Amino acid sequence: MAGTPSQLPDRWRLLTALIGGTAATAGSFAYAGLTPAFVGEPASAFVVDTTPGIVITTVLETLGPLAQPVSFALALAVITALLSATALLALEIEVTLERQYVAVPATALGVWLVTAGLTGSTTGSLAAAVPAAAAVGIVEFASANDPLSVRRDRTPDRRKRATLQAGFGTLSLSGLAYVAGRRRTPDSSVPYLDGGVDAPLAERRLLREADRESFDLPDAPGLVSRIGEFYTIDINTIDPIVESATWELSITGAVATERTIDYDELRERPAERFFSTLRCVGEGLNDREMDTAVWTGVPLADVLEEVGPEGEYAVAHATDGFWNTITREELERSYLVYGMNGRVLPREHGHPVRLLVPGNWGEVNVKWLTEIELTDEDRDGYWEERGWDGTGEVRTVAKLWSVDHHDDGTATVGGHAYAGRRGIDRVEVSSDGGETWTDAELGPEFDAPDVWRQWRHTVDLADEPREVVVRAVDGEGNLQPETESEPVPDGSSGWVSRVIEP
Ligand SMILES: Nc1nc2c(c(=O)[nH]1)N[C@H]1C(S)=C(S)[C@@H](COP(=O)(O)O)O[C@H]1N2
Ligand SMILES: [Mo]
Repeated sequence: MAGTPSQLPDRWRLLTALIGGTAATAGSFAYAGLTPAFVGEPASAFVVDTTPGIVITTVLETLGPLAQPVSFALALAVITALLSATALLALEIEVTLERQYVAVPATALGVWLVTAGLTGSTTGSLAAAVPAAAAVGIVEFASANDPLSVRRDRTPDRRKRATLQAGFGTLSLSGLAYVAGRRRTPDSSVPYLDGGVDAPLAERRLLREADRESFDLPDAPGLVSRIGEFYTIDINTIDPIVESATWELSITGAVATERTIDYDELRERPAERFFSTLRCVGEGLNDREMDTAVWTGVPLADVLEEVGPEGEYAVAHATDGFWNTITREELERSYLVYGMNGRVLPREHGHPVRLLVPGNWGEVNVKWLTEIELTDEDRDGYWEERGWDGTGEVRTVAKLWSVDHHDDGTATVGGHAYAGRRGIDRVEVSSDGGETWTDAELGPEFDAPDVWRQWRHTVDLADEPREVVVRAVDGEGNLQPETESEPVPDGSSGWVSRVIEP
């Protein structure tokens, strides 16, 4: 073994490979932040996807808010191990070939291949490959023979020093990489729910599930809409700024005992996370004022138990002067929501707490919630005073949002269908203006009471424009009504139809 100057003994090779793997992960994060180009992302997805639900539940119960950092650390360990193994392979190749420094380009190539294969980002993968190769190169170079020395082999001391230096160097660069990567992470203005670098584990699991199961429809959202793309509608030109530290909700009026609850108390209560779709009653038939998020919130039923509601109606009031009335039954199946897609509820969506009534029109989901007033009177809400009638259950709708032309003269049309808590059973498509109908392919039905489904269907255009019409059948077997109506006063209705040019 001592015969070849480039050979590092096993232990040092292993250490060198570990340093290289760490440098690769750090470099990738510095370049990409928490985006799909970061090599930790597919690893984290792998960890979340392959851990059985029962294990996740147990981990969540025992670790609580620590579950996310722990699972993320696990993902980083998995990916660093894989990249280190790649560097080790490069070092083994060097030994086999007995060629000094072969491990440097071999590490670069190997790490680049693995990273590009996992992330699909060829340039981003350089950010992993270069630091890994540099780290391996530094250890090798620094522990190589002193050219002025008469000793044939490297001294163990020299090796130790070189490895230590490279190790500490990589560690401190990892610190810098962390700072750089955090800055490159998009959306960092809206923090994650438990702080940290990613969504809490329970939310992340649902987000992953949605990601995995989504049809990729051009010009249409996936199963979960991104924050920033999720529609926002309210009466304000400038949204209220409400700090969570000063936020309070009072439950007043016809109750056994009035009660006030602050943000910290709310966060300490058992919460649920769930998919739910919002749709504005003022939305045009094929417009997009309909989106879905993973919401985190406390079931109101739990809180109501402590106040003993007596009134048959509840008026929800907000900081911006908006208000809305729902029935007690609706209130009892609502949530006090403080999280959206694993992040703190963004300002535009009602920070810090909004009401969420699954299945009803968007307007009842009062943002910047301040008070819930129980009463026996069915008082008009803000929009009801202005001629709308949009507080009840949503109407059924099937959107045609996406048209994807293929080279063979066909096109895949698709979109989202939504019927509130009734669910979507079927989506039917006609490519001859409504003469004949076929069932569209449907996306998965999630275990959630109020969430849209995606649909898609390929039509043969045969060089002619086609009138494509789409309609949904809800989970109770009701066909979406054909009669067209404007949004005012209680939501648009009718079948969406679009002429698709070849
Ligand atoms: N406080 C307050 N809450 C509100 C509104 C508002 O103007 N003020 N608009 C409502 C309407 S009409 C809709 S459709 C939904 C939209 O929620 P989003 O902006 O989070 O998508 O919020 C509802 N909640
Ligand atoms: Mo709305």
